[in-house]
Amino acid sequence: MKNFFFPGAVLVLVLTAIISGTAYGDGGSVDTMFLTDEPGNWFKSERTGKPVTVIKRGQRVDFKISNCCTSTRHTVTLLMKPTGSRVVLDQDKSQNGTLSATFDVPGVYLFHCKIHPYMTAVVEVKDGAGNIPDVTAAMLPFIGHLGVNSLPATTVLSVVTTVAATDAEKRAKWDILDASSRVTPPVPGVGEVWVDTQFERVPNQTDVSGVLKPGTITVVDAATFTVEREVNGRQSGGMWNNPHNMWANFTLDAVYNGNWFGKWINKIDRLTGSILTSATVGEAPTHIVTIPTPGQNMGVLTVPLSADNNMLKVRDDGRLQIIDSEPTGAGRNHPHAQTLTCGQGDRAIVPNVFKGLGPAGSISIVDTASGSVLKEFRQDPNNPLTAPLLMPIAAGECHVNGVHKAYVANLASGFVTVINVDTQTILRNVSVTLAPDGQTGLDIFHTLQGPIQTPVSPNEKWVATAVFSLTNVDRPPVGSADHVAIIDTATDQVVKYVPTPAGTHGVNWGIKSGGGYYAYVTNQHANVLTVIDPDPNGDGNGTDAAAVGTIPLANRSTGAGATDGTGGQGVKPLPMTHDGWIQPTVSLVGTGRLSAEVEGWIGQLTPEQKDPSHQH
Ligand SMILES: [Cu+2]
Repeated sequence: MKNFFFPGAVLVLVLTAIISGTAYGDGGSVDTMFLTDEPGNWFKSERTGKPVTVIKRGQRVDFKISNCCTSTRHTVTLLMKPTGSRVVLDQDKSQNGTLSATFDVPGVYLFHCKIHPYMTAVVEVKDGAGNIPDVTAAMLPFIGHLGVNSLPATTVLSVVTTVAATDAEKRAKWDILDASSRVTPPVPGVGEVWVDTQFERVPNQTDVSGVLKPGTITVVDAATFTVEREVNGRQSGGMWNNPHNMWANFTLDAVYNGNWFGKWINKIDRLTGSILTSATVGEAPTHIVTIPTPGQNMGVLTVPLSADNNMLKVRDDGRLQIIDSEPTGAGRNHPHAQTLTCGQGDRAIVPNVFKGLGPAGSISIVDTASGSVLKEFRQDPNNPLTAPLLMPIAAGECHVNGVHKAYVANLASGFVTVINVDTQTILRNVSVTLAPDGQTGLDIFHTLQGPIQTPVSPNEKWVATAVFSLTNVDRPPVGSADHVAIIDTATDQVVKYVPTPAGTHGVNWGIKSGGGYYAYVTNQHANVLTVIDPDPNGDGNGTDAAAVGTIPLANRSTGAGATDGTGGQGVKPLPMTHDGWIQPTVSLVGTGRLSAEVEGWIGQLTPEQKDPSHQH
C-alpha cells in the first residue's frame, strides 16, 4: 500500500515547508486560520469566519493553535493538493503555536488534524484569471468513482459534511431530523443509554480560559427510548469541552467522561447528572475503560491521551487520582480508543493513531497491570498484514470460541484488523468501506469514509463497525453515505451493511429485553441515536441485520439551535454488558450497594446476559 498522504513524494523531515517566497513575492500571511473546538468550524479563518479561505498564488496562510480557541494540541496536515504543487505540511506530534504554508499552484488544498481527524480546512488558490481550478480525480480518486474526471470546488465543498460553520450549513448538510423521524424498536431495551452529544451548543458553558465550549450528554431511557435527562458541563469548573466517551463504575451510580478537545475527565452522578468531580489528566483524553480484574486495580480507569504518547491509570477514591502513566508503544503513539480483554481485562488493545509524519500507526497489546507493551504491530507498507494500519483509531475485543480476538478500525485504509490476542498474531484485514460506485477495499481518498468504533457483541457473535462518511454522497449497496458494517465473528466477513444517518461514529452493545443485544449507534452529523438488531429473527445469520430504531436526541435545549442532540460520539449503554463488567454489578444485588433502579434493571436480565462468559 502506498503512503498515500504524499502521492509521488518521499516523506521529507520538515515540520513546516514554506515554498520560497522569492518566486512569488513574500508579503507575510494573508490569512490566519485558528484551530478551534467549534463543530464544523474547526479551522476558523480570520477573513471569512469559516474553515474555507480563498487566496492568490504565492500567498501564505498561518495556522494558529492557542487557547484563544482550543483547549488542547493538534496537527495541521495537508491531505490533498493540486497536481504539481510542492507544498507539504505535516507534523510527527501534536502542536501548539503557529504553522504556515505558502501556496504555489492554483487549486484546492485540504487539511485536517491527525488527532481529531474530522477537523477540516480548505484553502482555495485562484489562478491568474481569478478562477479556482477544479478538483480532479488525480488529486482525489473519490471524484473518479462518481464517474467524472473533475468537479468544481464549490460542488465538492457542498457535499463535505465536516465543513459546516453555521446552523444554516448544518441544516443543509447534516441529518437534522424532527420528531417525525422517530422509529421505536418493537422490543424494548433495559437500562439507560448515555450518549456524548459532543456538538450541542450550551449558553455560558466555558472552559478554564473562559471560552465557550460545546457538548452535552444525552441520557436515553432504554425501556421507552425517550430522552430522560441531559447533562452539561456548566458546573465542571471549566473542565468540560467536547465530551467524547464514557464508562461507568460497577455500582452504576457514577459515569466517567473524557473531554477530547480538553485536558480533563469528569465523574458524574448517574441519577442527578451533577458533576461530582473533575481532574486535569493531560492532552486530549479520549476513552475510559475500567479494569475488571479482581484484586488487580479493579475499578481503576484506563485513559489514553490522544495528543500525547501514554495511557494513564486513574483511581477513583472520591477524587480522580493519576496512579500510573505508561507509553503505549515505542516512540510517538497518540493512542485513541483502547479496549480491555473480555473477562479478566488483563490485556489492553491500544490503537496508536500515528507514529510520525504521515498516517502510519500501530496497534499494541499491553499488559494491563504493569502497563508494559507485550507486542506492537507497526505499519509496514510491504507487509500485507500490517500495511492497512493507517490511523488505527478504535478497538473492540471479546473471546470468540475461547480465543481472545480484537478488531481494530483503521480510519485511513478502511480496513478492520483482526488479531488473535492470545498468540499475538494478525489473522486478517476486513474492508468495511465503500466508494460511491460500491467498490470496497479502497482507502479513504477513494471512499471519503473511514471506520471508527468497532465493538464485539457480548455473545461473541457480531462486530458492529461504525463507518463514518466525510460527505453526504450515498453509495450502493446501502443507499446511504454512512453505514454500520456487521461482521460475523465466525467467518470474519461483512454479512450486512446497515444504512445509518450522517456522521456515524460510535457503537456499543446494550441489553435487549428478553435476551440478546442491541447495537446502539451514534451519528455526529445527525440528532438521532440508531438502534441496530444484528439478528432480528435470531437464526444466527446476520444477513437480516437492520436498524430497528431511530431515537430523536434533540430536547429543545435553550440556545442549542441546529446543534440540539448532535455530535453523537461515545455511547455507553447501562448496565455494562460484557463479560468482566456485568458480573461485578450482578454480584452486588441484594447487598444494598445498588440503587433500587439498578436492582430493577439487573432483575430483568436473562441468565446469559447476567453471565456472558460461556463457562456455565
Ligand atoms: Cu485536533
